[in-house]
Amino acid sequence: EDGYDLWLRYRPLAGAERAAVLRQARELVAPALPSPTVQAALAELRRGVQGMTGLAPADGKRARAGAIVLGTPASLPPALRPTGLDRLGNEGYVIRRIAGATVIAAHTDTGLLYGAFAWLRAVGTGVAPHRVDERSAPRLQQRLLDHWDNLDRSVERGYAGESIWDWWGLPGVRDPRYIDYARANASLGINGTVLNNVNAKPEILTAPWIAKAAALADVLRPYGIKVYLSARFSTPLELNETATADPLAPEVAAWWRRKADEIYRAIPDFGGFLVKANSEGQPGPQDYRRSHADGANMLAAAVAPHGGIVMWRAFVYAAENPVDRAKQAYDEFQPLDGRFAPNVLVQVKNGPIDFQPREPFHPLFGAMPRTPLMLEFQVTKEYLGYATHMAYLGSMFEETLQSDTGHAPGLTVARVIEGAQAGHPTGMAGVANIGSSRTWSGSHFDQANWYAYGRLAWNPQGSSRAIAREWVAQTFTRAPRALDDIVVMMMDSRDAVVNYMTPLGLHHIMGTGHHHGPAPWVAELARPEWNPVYYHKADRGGIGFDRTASGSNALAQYAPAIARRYADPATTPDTLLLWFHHLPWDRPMPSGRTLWAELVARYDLGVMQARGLRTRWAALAPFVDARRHAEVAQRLDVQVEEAQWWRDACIAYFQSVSGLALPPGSRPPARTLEYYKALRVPYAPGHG
Ligand code: BDP
Repeated sequence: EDGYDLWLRYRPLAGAERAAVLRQARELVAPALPSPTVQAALAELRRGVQGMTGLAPADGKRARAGAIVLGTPASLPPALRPTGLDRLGNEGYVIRRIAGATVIAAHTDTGLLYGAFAWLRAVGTGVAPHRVDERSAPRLQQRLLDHWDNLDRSVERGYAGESIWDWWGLPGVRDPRYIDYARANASLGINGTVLNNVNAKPEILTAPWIAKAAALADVLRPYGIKVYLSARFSTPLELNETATADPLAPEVAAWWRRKADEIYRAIPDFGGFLVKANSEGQPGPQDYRRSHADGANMLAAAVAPHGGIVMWRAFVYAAENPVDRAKQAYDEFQPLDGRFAPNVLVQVKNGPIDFQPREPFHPLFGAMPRTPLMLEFQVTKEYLGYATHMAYLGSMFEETLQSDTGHAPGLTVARVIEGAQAGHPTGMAGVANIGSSRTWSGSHFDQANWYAYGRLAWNPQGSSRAIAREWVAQTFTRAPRALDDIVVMMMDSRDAVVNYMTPLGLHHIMGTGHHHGPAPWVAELARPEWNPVYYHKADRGGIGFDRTASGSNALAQYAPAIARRYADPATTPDTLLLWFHHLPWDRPMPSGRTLWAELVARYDLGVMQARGLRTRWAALAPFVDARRHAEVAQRLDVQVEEAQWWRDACIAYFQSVSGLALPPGSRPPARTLEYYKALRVPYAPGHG
């Protein structure tokens, strides 16, 4: 067990369970002349049944008791057409038992593939095979992974080894791993992948690279996965093929049209472009005094004839906006509502800063009713302890998705991205945590974040706890007590990280550049918003970022109901207190402690929670195979150490600022502040 099989392990069942699968999966019946997609579904069912029972199902011709029958309305005899096929869309599926057979039905072959995976998931989580009965359709159209993979195979913010794309070998060498990647994604319903980093190079759009991308598209296509590319806005200029990159210059628009035509000749179902423009030094339309809409619409026109889309990122902040970085995306994008072409989706990060352990939801959600907004989560844990710390992100994703935007009754972030406001194209993007490590994600538990992301992209209303249960059952164990314990660990883990890194709404106090470890003292970087002191604003009087009317007034970007609630510290959830308020150290908290004592208590709690994870895991040794148990245990040891480091360094620093004595009973930091300040991270992965 080295983790390579992910949640698709299909380990042998015994006794009655094995017999039950055998009874229901004696043979597989598929439409005549199965497409590559149906073949992939059959292969997966065969693999699963063989793994679980030791016996491969036979190829059946006729639907009868004990058969699994795959079919579309066209291929299924009327008696086998299940109810519930209407309004299923072209990716949904139905699984029903009809006359003793298990019928997996869908309108398309991709739906059948998803149905096959759903049957395997149900059985893998302990549903009796004759009881599997499901109807499901994705609530979002684009369910994408964004790879921040560079052409030299390094991965920006990647903690799982180098890129799985062997660019050098492509297009001729097609690593079989691409197929396993496709299977894993298809099992979740992920239907698109952006192959390269948002910090894109012009080369990716040249002929040799298009050929490489086309080879990957060929491998992924049977699994329902489309390929997309990140495009650098100045590509034609940098390739010396135009004299400008001004989106309104006819030669530029013409270049992109020709480029799109060229790509679609090689990849007929190419998904489209992802663009990071005028952000962190990337070129963009503003370089020519054009708007984001001008830039996005020009590219959108190039791909529109082919059915492609443009995902235009709203992650922008500039040195010229020194007051509050959290405000810039809204300021730039909200006024453009209604000005984007119909095939543009504006891609918005979950929070207004940058993938912090905890952020409030981004104020653009709900505020651009005439623009399709796509939600971007970071699955790779740039700010949450890399792949070393355990932090199950399902609960964080759910927290954002279930946030009420306040713009209309029941209009949560999930409802916004589902297109509730205007029925436009819909989607979610997850910055992938996948690399060529044997575990794919750099650690066993980080696989759960890929899994949870995919399941929530299929159904943003899903429960992160239920998803964790599913994942544990397929990945580790179905033994009830052990399963429960692991789920409890997962559900606590992200809170632990928040507590020992950035409790009470603190944010962006990590080490410069690599973002690993504490550095709340950093104050000397060139741009104000690069410095942790800009975010916590701790001084002798208090701590926190005042984003109310007396401060940056970022709160005004939220719907009035939310803005009102968060304007008053007394009605602001304590989880976001210092995100929105600058408060005196001696402010009494609901716990009866002062703010200062509460901050220390949260850091202590985080360390305790990290220790708790380690203790619980140790007790699970009898239920988990030795290798994976040991590999997780090592990481938990590191996590406990680093939680203590975070706690001690932050308390030492904040104490130096507040000048206050430690609350009675709390342990002084192990070392001096100078010691923590002098620590250097010698080399950190993912940071070029
Ligand atoms: C930040 C990362 C940086 C990315 C940027 C982005 O630190 O590496 O390029 O986001 O999303 O979180 O564009």
